Amino acid sequence: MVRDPEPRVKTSLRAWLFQPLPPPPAALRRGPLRPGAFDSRSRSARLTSLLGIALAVAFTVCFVTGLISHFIQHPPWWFGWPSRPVGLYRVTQGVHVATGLASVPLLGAKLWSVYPRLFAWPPVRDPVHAIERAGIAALVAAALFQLISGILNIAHWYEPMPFFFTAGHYWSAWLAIGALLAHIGVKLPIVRSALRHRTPERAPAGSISRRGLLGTVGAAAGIITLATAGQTVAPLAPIAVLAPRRPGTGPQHLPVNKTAGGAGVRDAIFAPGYRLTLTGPGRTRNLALADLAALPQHTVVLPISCVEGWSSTGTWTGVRLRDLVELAGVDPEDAEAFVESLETRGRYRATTVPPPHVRDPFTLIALRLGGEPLHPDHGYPARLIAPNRPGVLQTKWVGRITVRGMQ
Ligand SMILES: Nc1nc2c(c(=O)[nH]1)N[C@H]1C(S)=C(S)[C@@H](COP(=O)(O)O)O[C@H]1N2
Ligand SMILES: [Mo]
Repeated sequence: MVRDPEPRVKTSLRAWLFQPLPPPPAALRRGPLRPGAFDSRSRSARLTSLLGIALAVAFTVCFVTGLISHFIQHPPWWFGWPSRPVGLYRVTQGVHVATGLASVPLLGAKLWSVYPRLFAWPPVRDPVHAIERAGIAALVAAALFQLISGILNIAHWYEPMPFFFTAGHYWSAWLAIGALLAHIGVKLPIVRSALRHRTPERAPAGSISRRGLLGTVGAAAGIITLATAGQTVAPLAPIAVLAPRRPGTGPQHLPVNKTAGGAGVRDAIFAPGYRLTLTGPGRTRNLALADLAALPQHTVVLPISCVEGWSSTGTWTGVRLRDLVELAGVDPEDAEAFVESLETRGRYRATTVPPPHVRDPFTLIALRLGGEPLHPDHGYPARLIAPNRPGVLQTKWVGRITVRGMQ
């Protein structure tokens, strides 16, 4: 008789996964490991659950908006980003940075509410418990890495990050969201029962109550949001004391991320022989600044929306990119333009403008800002400005445009 070995394999795997592991010697139980080392009554499953829910929502919104920003900059074949509404990216990226910052006090309180478990005894009960603890370690590490690297980036403080910020922040985001989903899967029953059964408040005199703690954390998250939202919500700018950049500041009332001096383009942009080289299939034109100024001029009101979360609106005047595409002999309804800066190195010296943005009449090679010639730090003599696009793709000091039809 042949018997199916499956059920036995399954039960023995289960038995192995949940087999009790030998506890470590009791002599190790000292300091925070001793019984009763933590007895704050303010900690409870309910508090941890409420903080966990808030954090899960903030992290998910932050992850999705971050993914959008990443895909706009590195589009996979199936991803398309429209050129309208003009300020959509300003909103998604503002929300990305705001939810990340609001997560700081939430994560701090959440870690406080559970850190005594770091010293649980025995440290691991069985193999499944070991896996769960490893997952939590990965989640905490990835979450801290996301928040710290994000804050360092908006503060322009790159020295503590010996890796390329964008790649590190992107890949560890997947680790964080994966570990978060697994964590939610494991903890959901506990959260459910904690929310169903209201445990009576037992905070003794002198210690903070659960409601007081949640109120403080909520207020901290609110204050951080209010004190930074002004970097993109203009009416809140006066109270944006925590924001690294504020709308309306800088030359021509617009913040600058990289100066002409910093990019090493000062000589090239003021050279009398400056020409914008415009290349299409089988034809190249060299346009002097006077040639560009002689083409039909258009004025648009569009924001620079930096990935760092700040944004600021400007009134830009210049030549429509679609007119230049036509001049290069390509149908502007279905074309791509590769725009290069006079900046010779630097990660943001060139960008591809996809068909929806080439087509859009708001996309300009701008020559003026607020009616004046562009300030050198804003891209003199000519810069790209397109609707609904990350600031990092709004190339300054444009020297060359190469046009390609999509058919
Ligand atoms: N050539 C070049 N263009 C560039 C950059 C750069 O480093 N080099 N930085 C970009 C970034 S990150 C932003 S947010 C905008 C800022 O434009 P502004 O300095 O005029 O406000 O310029 C973009 N254009
Ligand atoms: Mo930027």
